[in-house]
Amino acid sequence: MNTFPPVVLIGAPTDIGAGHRGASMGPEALRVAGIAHALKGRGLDVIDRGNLAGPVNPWLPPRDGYRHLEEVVAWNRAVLDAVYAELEAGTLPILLGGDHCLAMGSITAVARHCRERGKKLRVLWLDAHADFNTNVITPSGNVHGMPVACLCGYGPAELTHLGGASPALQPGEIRQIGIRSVDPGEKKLVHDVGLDIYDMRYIDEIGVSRAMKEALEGVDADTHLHVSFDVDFLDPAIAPGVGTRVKGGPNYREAQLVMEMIADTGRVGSLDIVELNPAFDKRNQTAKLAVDLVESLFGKSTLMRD
Ligand code: B3U
Ligand code: MN
Ligand code: MN
Repeated sequence: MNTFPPVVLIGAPTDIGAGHRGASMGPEALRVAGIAHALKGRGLDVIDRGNLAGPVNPWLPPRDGYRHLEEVVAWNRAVLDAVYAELEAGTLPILLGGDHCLAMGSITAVARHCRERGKKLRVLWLDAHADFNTNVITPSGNVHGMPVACLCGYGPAELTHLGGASPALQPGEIRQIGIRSVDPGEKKLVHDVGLDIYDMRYIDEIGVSRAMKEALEGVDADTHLHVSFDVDFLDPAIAPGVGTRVKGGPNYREAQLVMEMIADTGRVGSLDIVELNPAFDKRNQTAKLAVDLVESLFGKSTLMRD
């Protein structure tokens, strides 16, 4: 039997931080792909809270190196409040994005919850990108390229102090997996900060299994595991439905193993599914794949294992 609390789906239909329109359709695509049904099939109680509301995307150029900063803040406040309320209530929130800027709200909520409960936090950031840009080094001004930096205290006060205290997160609490696109200024910053990055070269060299063992080291009964799943983590050959495709990502088997090894810890306490962009997808295949992988994340496996 599963040991999970009730799972709550929270839609955040916005592409406010992205460089392409369309991630705003992500929540509905995941619902159409059967996310609630699949999780119920795992024996979980599933509650779909519907969608959060926020400002429309005005689709303006960046100002001071940020695109839509005010609207990004508004969406993240809504996400923070919703995710925090679920954690307080003892449920397991799944944020259906939406672009990856929304992880600032969800992870700020998770971090606050963990501090209050004296729990350890481990964030697994599955992504092609490091998302550690600032307004000075960003090539685009798109805030979905900045959430990890903001969570670690590098960014505008409105975002670094979303939950009051800053930084929300220590770099040592994060492990990034699948990374293969880092901008020049970002490369220096993640190096200086000492971010723990399992890039594709490292995974090629030692394999998914060893990389995941290392990334999960230290996760114990006291740890809240937050998974921030940017769908562009996956190889675009299997997951075309994203705004920024970067070749050379994990294939189907590798992605399954990543999810299965996370599931084996039994410590998943919250999840983001972000950057799914149905405007780039074919017959909702990327949403279906995301649902398939989320089933594995919640313990679906071929055989019983001890
Ligand atoms: N690093 C680039 C591109 C990017 C980051 N995250 C996504 N794309 N999805 C940037 O614009 O910051
Ligand atoms: Mn991302
Ligand atoms: Mn990405």
